[in-house]
Amino acid sequence: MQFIDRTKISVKAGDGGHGKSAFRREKFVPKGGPSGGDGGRGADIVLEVDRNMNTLLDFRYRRKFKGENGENGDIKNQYGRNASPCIVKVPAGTMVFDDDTGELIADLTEVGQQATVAKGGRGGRGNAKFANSANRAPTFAEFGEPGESRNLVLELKLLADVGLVGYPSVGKSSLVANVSAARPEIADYPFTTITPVLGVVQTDYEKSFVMADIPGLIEGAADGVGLGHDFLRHVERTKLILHLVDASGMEGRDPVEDYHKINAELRKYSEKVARRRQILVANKMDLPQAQENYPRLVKLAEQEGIRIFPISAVTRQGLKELVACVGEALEQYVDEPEEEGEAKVYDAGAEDPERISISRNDAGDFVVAGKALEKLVAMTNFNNDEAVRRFQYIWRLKGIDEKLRERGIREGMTVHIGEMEFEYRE
Ligand SMILES: Nc1nc2c(ncn2[C@@H]2O[C@H](COP(=O)(O)OP(=O)(O)OP(=O)(O)O)[C@@H](O)[C@H]2O)c(=O)[nH]1
Ligand SMILES: [Mg+2]
Repeated sequence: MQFIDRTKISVKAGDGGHGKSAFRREKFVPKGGPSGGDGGRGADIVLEVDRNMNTLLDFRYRRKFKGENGENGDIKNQYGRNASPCIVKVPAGTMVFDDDTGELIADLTEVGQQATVAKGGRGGRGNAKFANSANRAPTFAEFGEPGESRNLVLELKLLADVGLVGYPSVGKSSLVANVSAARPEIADYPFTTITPVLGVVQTDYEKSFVMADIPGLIEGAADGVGLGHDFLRHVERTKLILHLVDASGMEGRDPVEDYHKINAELRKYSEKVARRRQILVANKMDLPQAQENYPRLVKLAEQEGIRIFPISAVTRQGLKELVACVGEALEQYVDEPEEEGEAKVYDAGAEDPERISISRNDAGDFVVAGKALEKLVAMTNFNNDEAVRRFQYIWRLKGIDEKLRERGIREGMTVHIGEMEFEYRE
């Protein structure tokens, strides 16, 4: 059984702040040097595993995340402030894919683990940074680098927080159907449920948990009788067990006896399952026999030192209280120490930033692509002659003219780089 929750989000990291072009004007310093400061870094978008999240439901309300921009540089060599990263909380077990390429970007397994999914732009350099022996007073500064944008797919294999155990026909599926969007089959014959069904239960706007409805257990289940055995391992990984009994004792069974028998099976199956905290749920309280049996069940709960909730999955009586209590119990839950899974981090975008590729689009225009070059274009202020000259210098250094000529470019043809387009001149 696997239940996969899937959602799409889009992220945009913050742009770098612009560099400043300025000159010192101080008393007694007649002709000050360049003193424009650099812009600050834009905010990265960072996914972080949060202990209190266990589903992707929150992303229904918020699908777009944008990082803050870096501050612009200022006069007197003042640097712009870097923006703090934008932290997006995700549950443990979230796999992150690039929606456009399908590539796995991160596999987040441990609480606190982080993955940077979009890099904030570098701050543009102020004119002070461009001073050299050949040009002591450069008038241009760089724009900030744009932050990365990405469309992501988040995927979560759901593990149940809460397992429902009990005899067949006690109303496990009816409960799941009434507290979640899951629609398990419900019928008045035993073993209606033959494979587990997971339901996401929302406790309030922020929190939710996953409830597993498993096939009913019977005596001998731990030894493989009935259907329950294969599914007890799902219970093994839950944090809390809701032990359902049919308080009405229909079909000649006694709910108190049932409770002990099921626990004996759990103990036989594994100590770990037997140690799981339980809440006793007395179902079918709408029936008169259930009212009669209830005081004995309360006594049982007292003896066992566990909580009891009277409910009716049919009339929905007591369901709200039960869900609230389960939500609280899960918040207090402390993990048993377990062998740690290995946290895997994938390095996205291992492509060489310096690589340049040239292609033709449908209109016959030349398209020059390459991370470093596109960045340079975005950060250059083309209204400043000096900045343009610097751009041309780097352009020549990279030998792009030659590459374009090899591909047959002629005077007056259009060249695209990132967002920019220009006319080619020898
Ligand atoms: N009167 C009454 N009937 C209920 C209540 N809850 C469930 N039932 C009935 O009990 C029968 C069994 O319910 P299910 O929810 O299928 O029980 P289950 O525990 O999932 O059963 P298995 O899947 O066979 O293990 C159905 O006929 C339900 O309508 C309740 O609160 N009151
Ligand atoms: Mg069922």
